[in-house]
Order: sequence, then C-alpha cells, then structure tokens
Amino acid sequence: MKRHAWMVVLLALFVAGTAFAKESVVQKKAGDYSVEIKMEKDPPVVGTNRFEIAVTDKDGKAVADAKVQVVASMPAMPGMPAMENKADAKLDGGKYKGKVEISMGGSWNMSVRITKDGKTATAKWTVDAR
Ligand SMILES: [Cu+2]
Repeated sequence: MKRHAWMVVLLALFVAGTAFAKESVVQKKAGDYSVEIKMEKDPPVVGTNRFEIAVTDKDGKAVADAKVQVVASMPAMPGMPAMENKADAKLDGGKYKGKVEISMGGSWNMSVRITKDGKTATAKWTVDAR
C-alpha cells in the first residue's frame, strides 16, 4: 500500500513536469541531427504556438550550442500573398524554446533551422492549424 502511494506521487510529478497538456510531437532528421519538436497544441492553433525542440547529434548527445530558428510558412493563395513567420528559439533547460505565430487556419509548412559551426541543417514537416 505504501509503495502504491509512492507510485501515485511519482506519476503526479511526472505529469506536472510535462510542459504541455495535449502537445503535438514530431521527430525529424536535419542532416546528422535528430530533432524532436513539441508544440503546445495538437493540432497547432491559429495564433501563438509555444514550442520546445530537443536536438541531438549522430552520437545521441544533446546539442546545446546551436542557433535554432523555427519558420512557419504558407504559399500564396488566391487573393492572399505568401506568409512567413520566423521565431528564434532560446536554449532553456537543455531545450530550445520559443513561440511561433500561425496567422490563419490551414496547412502550414514548418521548418527548423539548426545552425552550428557555420552550417545550417533543416528539418521540415507540415501542420494543419485550426
Ligand atoms: Cu493562406
């Protein structure tokens, strides 16, 4: 019984420790890097979307000295120019964190640009914002 109570406490701590309640998680490769992108909502919402990105190198080590930028873009549509919103991520607790604007609902092209030692690697994916 006592042991069971501890399990509940540990589980509660674990849940409290995760930053976002119903997040979306995307795993991608960018060159030799493995990138895990967590966004606050699943699906991402029209408006401000907080994100957290973990970058690891090909040996599985965390990369903590890169410049990381997130870009959300939408190609031009009839009666609407192309849109592009960029967000710089800041290293915080081993993850790159920031906020990116998604200005309308629909399909957005997302990319993470990781720049280190003068080289940039990019991971791409798409989201359907609501
Ligand atoms: Cu549009």
